Amino acid sequence: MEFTRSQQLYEESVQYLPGGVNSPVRAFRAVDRHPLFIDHAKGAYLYDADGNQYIDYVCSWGPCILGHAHPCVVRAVQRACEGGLTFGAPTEQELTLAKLIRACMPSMEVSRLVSSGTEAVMSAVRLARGFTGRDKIIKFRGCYHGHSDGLLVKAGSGALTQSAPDSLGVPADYAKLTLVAEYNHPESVERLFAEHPGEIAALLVEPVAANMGVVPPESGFLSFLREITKDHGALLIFDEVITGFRLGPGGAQEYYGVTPDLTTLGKIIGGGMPVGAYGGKREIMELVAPSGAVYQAGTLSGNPLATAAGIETLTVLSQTPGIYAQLDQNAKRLAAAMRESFGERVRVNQAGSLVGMFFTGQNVMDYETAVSSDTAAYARYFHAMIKQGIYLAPSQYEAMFVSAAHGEAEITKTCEALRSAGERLGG
Ligand code: KE4
Repeated sequence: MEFTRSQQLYEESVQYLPGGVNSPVRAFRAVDRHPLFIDHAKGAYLYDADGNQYIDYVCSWGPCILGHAHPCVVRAVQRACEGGLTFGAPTEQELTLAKLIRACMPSMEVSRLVSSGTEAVMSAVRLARGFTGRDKIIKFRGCYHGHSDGLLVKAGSGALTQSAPDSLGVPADYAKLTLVAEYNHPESVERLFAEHPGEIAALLVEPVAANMGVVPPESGFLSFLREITKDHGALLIFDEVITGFRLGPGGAQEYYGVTPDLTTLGKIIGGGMPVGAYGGKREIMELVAPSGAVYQAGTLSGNPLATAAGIETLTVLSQTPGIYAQLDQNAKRLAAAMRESFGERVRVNQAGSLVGMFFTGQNVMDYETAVSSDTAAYARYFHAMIKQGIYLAPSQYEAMFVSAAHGEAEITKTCEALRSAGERLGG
């Protein structure tokens, strides 16, 4: 495979963009090579600037659950373009998208569209503080909720990959309002509520942690969080930016049967366009301006192109019988192939169509076990796969996303590549 053009583009891009990229995890730093510049994508495939073809399991970090450039989604966006790109005024499409969201996630009785997952979570936290009159929040070490100041505390995803889970530039006075618990360790949550009685506005959690690799909730963990937040008058916020419409139409709250007070969404609800959302019970959401005194705004919130892509994506998902069963089935096949190909050197976690493989001999069920994995081995695995035309997340601390465009041919080829990589890496 030739990477000349990507290398050239990277070398020029570093002169204009920090690290040559517009988001850190794209920089391939954790796998010690320059990033690939993508020219276009279709279905399950990416095509880089040198014309190499890859089966894509990043799927733009989750949005492309239908695969790239799905014809229905592209046509919907093209049609929307003809009518004007943005008005800064309400449109029927925003109502349509809000109704689609509520139909699938009834806890989101009232929702607000924004332009990213970061904005959704930042706004939901502000709302929880406004609603409760309390300032402190709990998050989990290794979970990632976007880059708003208070949430770049022990953060996952690119922050963890770059060894900067506590970003520079976040005032200590602000960071101290973010209390950090351990995912899948109820006692760490109990301790924080006991140490800060009456001070905690909300507990924020990824219902499936997917930013320290994939770490599903242990049985009872989410219902424990539901009960303890109720007991202490704190709001439970499910950050479903990844799991929303990924684990099923009702996201993790339906998949695990636990209902939060507020939910944040992103990625899939935009179908590849910039969309986030936060929502919940009317009594809480009514506090959001202009109906209430918690201010939040956005020039391009709910713009016609983004809502067109989101509406079409959710419509295709809801109108394609068996689509989630197929996604999960393919993810299970990949997980099994990983275990067969790498044996006891790895542990594989899977939740719906999210898969995470860790190079470690111990089960990965929390932050400590996730970061104990061998990231150098992961980098070797990444290279062994990309050479075979399989494009994986360039970091151990991300998820593998399966899309509806990954058919029999792609899954079979990926399983063969896993077997070959397992042999080559001394499986
Ligand atoms: P965005 O602001 O990137 O749209 O969403 C932030 C966010 C919020 N909550 C969760 C659970 C998330 O996973 C994310 C963003 N996910 C990362 C990938 N793990 C985005 C990729 C990137 O940062 O480039």
